[in-house]
Amino acid sequence: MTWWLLWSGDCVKTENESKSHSELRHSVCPMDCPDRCSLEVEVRDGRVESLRGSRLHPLTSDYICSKVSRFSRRLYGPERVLHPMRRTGPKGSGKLVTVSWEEAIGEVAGRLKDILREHGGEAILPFAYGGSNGMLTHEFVDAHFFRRLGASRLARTLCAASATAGAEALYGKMPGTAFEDYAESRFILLWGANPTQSNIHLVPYLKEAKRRGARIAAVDPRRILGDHLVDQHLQIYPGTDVAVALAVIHHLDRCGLTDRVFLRAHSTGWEELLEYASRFPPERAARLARIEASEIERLAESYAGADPAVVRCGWGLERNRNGLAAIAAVLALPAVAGKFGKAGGGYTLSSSKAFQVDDLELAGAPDTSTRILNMNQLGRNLTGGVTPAIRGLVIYNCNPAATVPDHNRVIRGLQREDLFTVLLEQVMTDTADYADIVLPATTFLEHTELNKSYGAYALQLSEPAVAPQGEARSNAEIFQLLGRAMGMNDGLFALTPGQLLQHALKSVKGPMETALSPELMRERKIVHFDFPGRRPVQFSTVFPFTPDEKIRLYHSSLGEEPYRYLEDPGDARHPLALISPASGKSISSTMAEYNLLDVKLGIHPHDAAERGLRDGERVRVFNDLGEVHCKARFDERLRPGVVSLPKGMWRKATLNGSLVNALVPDTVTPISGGACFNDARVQIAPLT
Ligand SMILES: Nc1nc2c(c(=O)[nH]1)N[C@H]1C(S)=C(S)[C@@H](COP(=O)(O)OP(=O)(O)OC[C@H]3O[C@@H](n4cnc5c(=O)[nH]c(N)nc54)[C@H](O)[C@@H]3O)O[C@H]1N2
Ligand SMILES: Nc1nc2c(c(=O)[nH]1)N[C@H]1C(S)=C(S)[C@@H](COP(=O)(O)OP(=O)(O)OC[C@H]3O[C@@H](n4cnc5c(=O)[nH]c(N)nc54)[C@H](O)[C@@H]3O)O[C@H]1N2
Ligand code: SF4
Ligand SMILES: [Mo]
Repeated sequence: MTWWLLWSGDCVKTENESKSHSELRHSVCPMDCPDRCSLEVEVRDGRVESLRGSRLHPLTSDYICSKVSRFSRRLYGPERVLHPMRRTGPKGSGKLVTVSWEEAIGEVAGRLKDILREHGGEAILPFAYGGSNGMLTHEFVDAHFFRRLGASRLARTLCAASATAGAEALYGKMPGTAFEDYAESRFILLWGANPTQSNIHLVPYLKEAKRRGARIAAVDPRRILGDHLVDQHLQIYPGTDVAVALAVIHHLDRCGLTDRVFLRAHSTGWEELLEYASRFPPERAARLARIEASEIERLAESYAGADPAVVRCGWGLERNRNGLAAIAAVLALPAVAGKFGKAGGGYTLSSSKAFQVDDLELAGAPDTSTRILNMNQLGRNLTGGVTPAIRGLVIYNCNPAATVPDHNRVIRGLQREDLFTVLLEQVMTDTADYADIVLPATTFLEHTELNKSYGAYALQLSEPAVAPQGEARSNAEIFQLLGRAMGMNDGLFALTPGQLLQHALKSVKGPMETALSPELMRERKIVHFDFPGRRPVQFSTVFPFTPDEKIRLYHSSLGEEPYRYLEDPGDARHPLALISPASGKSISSTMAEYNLLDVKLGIHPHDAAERGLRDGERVRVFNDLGEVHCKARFDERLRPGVVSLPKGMWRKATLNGSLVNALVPDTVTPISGGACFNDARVQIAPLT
């Protein structure tokens, strides 16, 4: 087999040569990545030898990212959890002994029953995000279990809270422009999205559009993609997107470049939006964003002048106090400029809601009387302030000790002696060090999974490529065991794996090309959406999922003042904005255990010079919440005043065993409750 680099070091393409004793099995990458690649897994003697892209999903083409091509390192790595384990040392020590499944399930069921009896269901908190899970391992048997317990509910806000709320307020669940159609665009606006790291299968379409003469602009504090692809970079200061987008709208309006015919016919609230945007002349927005007004005007004019023009809205712009308003303002652009109705126009954010999964049918009615706790404030919620106090924490599909804001407070909470923590995990994460019981979970190569996508319009089935390592079991099976041990013998707890798959398929209502059944999925592996012309074209074949199919440009679900800009209060002692975007080395903290080690702080040479720092020098990155020690790396792609650490790092990746979320406040966006990772403000000094 020959592997070679295709571009930028983060993607591998393979040439297929048959090997005598190995077999190729089909799989699907379930990672929290919009591309949702179809995979070929080479298995020899029951062990995974290699993973590569399969052409079954046309978008995958013949390449995948380098980290997933090395997934067998996770499957067979030293961090793998192979057996149920019980804690023996102090919390945080990671000292555990192996116990039997029977003992582990018995203990968890017993402790949860005690908590239910003494403190009530709300004293139990399920903690899961599930970005890297398909339909069979997340929000399914687990959700059914916690609903039956009457547990506290979790607001799943670590990511996409503002993106979802913003998109739904304006467009309901309208499907976004397909990546393939970007090749047709004449102007592509990448706003807070970094496809070279987090959406690599979009890149060939950007290149193709560029080859055909399209212009590409990026709004991002970093110069992403490189000047050969991007014609205009607006290196705005983090958190100022709403001001910049409103200024674009205002400039379009004052130049007579808004599409009033479209707005009148297909939207409500457009007059209020235009009126509000007039508060943000380009000069004001430019001052806030620390760029030139002429850059905003040029962006507005290039966008208005191109047809078709598309906005790839990412998630980088939602991770600050203005996240919800920013998403709404950016998504308003194609409406204001009249960019709908053609392939290669409109916008793309997440396509996940297009699958229209009926949650009630899937996991049963939620107990709407129980409280909802925001996952971004786990540390705060564990260390006081909520009544009843959380006594039982069941963590799965999430690594909160690495990925949740205000890390030091999260750790203080996880250290509470009166807290019973259960963790279902594949590997010994930073969170595992604090668990009372760790239950071994299977990976996507070891269990059956039904995969939706938030970027591609297909539903895909994957079946085990290899037998589970050790005694690992799937989440569905573990929650069935737990349910039965707690006396729940009906509903989803009584179904066989085949029946579970059938049940999950029934809940998918999205416009699929054929009726879904387990047999069909096993045979075909992939079922595409049934859009007229195969791919969605906004305002031609797909329309807003709002009652009157109109865009709601000034909707009450965004609050009384939907596009309000909240000032950055400033912090003289910690003057640098710290961003922590996706890196090509992991998917959040998954695979970071082998791929994201020895992290470096990205810093612009000007900011370094002001502090007398040399490239490669060891530094302290600190604020009042915490401190991270690592090496500095000069990065001229960053705008001065902004430094960067990668999202997803484990504690072992730094010199002092701390990580980026130790510097991130647990403040949340108004209304949507989203995480504000990029509101972290820090100071840097040499490590003496
Ligand atoms: N390789 C890889 N791929 C991933 C992931 C991963 O961890 N690694 N994570 C997956 C997940 S969970 C998600 S949600 C997506 C996220 O994918 P993206 O949408 O690409 O999100 P981010 O990487 O957070 O940020 C994107 C860009 O926003 C910029 N940015 C930061 N702050 C601001 C701001 O205030 N305004 C603007 N305009 N830009 C800003 C960052 O510099 C970055 O280049 O990627 C998915 N894909
Ligand atoms: N500083 C900073 N922090 C961030 C972000 C940022 O931009 N900056 N981005 C945020 C974003 S966008 C996201 S989406 C979150 C993601 O944060 P998390 O939800 O914590 O995602 P991961 O770090 O991938 O951890 C998922 C865990 O679930 C486990 N897992 C996967 N599949 C299964 C399964 O089937 N069963 C069980 N039991 N376990 C499984 C994996 O082994 C992994 O340890 O991180 C957020 N954290
Ligand atoms: S992480 Fe994304 S690019 Fe990599 S294999 Fe999975 S779906 Fe494909
Ligand atoms: Mo995410």
